[in-house]
Amino acid sequence: MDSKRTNRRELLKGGAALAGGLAALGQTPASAQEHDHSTMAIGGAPNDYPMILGSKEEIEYGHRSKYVTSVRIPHPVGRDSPDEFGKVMHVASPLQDSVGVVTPSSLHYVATTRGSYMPDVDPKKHTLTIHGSVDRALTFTMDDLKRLPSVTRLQFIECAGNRHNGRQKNVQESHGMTSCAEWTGVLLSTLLKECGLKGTATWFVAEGAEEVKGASSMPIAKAMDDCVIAYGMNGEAIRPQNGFPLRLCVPGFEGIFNTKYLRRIKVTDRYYMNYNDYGHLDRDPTEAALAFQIGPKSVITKPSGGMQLSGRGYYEISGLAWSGGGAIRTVEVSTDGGKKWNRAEIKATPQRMAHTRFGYMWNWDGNETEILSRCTDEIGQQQPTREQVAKYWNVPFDRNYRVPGLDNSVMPWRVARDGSVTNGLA
Ligand SMILES: Nc1nc2c(c(=O)[nH]1)N[C@H]1C(S)=C(S)[C@@H](COP(=O)(O)O)O[C@H]1N2
Ligand SMILES: [Mo]
Repeated sequence: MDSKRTNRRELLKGGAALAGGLAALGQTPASAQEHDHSTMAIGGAPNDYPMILGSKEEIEYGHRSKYVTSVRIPHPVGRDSPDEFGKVMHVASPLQDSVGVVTPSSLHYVATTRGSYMPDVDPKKHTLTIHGSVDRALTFTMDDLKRLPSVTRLQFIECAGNRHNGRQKNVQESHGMTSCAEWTGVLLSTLLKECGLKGTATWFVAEGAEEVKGASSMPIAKAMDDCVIAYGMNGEAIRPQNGFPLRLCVPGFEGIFNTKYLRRIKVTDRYYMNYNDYGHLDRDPTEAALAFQIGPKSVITKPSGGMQLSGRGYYEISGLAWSGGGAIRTVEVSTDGGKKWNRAEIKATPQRMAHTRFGYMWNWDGNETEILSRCTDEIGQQQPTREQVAKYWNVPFDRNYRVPGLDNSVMPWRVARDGSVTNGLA
């Protein structure tokens, strides 16, 4: 018997822990015998790590590692949060720690409209009614909806209040009111075909279940195109904060249209003024109060404000790009304050109206500089500069300007000689 074989035997014989350990991974000790002993040692050698799987909690609904501490923060979108009643109405997602494109449900940003709260909706009692300019009004229970053909799509949502200025310290404060999740549900067009649209049907109003209903008017063409009545989010039921048990997903439209706790859709022959329009009518009261489609936008999430580079050398600049106009086509990164733009690598096939992860390998020479990103979407729209956005909203150009709508301008991060990264608008 050669010494190698002996070693292996002894390892197996003496290693009850090893055999049990492999069995727990779905490997039998017999198949383990196929491996040579250098592989076996991984399972065989006892280590110092305490075992964390075993508690009822961890078995039933797992938690992340205690070493991972990334959290959401209260966010003042246009008004104080917490407000005068101590309620936090807006919560920003920690984009600085994001990887890939899916926001975990527990870190998805949350926005509630003024005076709104998070209703505790019983899915067994919840229904969705579609009425108005239709041949027959229909009411669907959750079970009804789940019998219909489903779709699953990645989609970003962004609050119109997601605006950046020189006062914000990091990307969570400047851009954290957007997130991207995988939503599952039924196409709204499937339901509307069941109801039958009347010839006069040109708009629809979607309404939530709270006292303040969060109703918005949208063009019927959008309903028939790609709106989803969603009950699933990232592989499980939608979280209460994001609209449990049912929400309307309106790809690429401003966040406010994505009606949570959806209970009623009225098909109409005109734009209906609603509570959501209140406060958005600062200019021409005859025009549609809210801007529908979100423009192309991108931001570098790493390195970003508050981070520290450890010295000159290679870093992957990583960030997110998205557009209400469709899929992202290209992202460019500048590492010299916008003089030269370099094509970034897109990390996975860009999806329509979904966050797209980009990366660019950068060799930092240790000098002070500014890093920026800009994107172009599939219909050729390019992310604007800050000057262009100021002109669009007709406000004087200022690094701290306040525009009345969405700000999709390019965001600069400043890198100092000591490696510290700060807001380039400050
Ligand atoms: N019913 C209802 N729907 C709502 C809201 C609300 O307060 N109530 N907030 C809207 C706003 S302002 C935004 S930006 C998005 C936020 O979705 P989220 O909280 O899932 O991120 O939901 C929209 N839908
Ligand atoms: Mo919002």
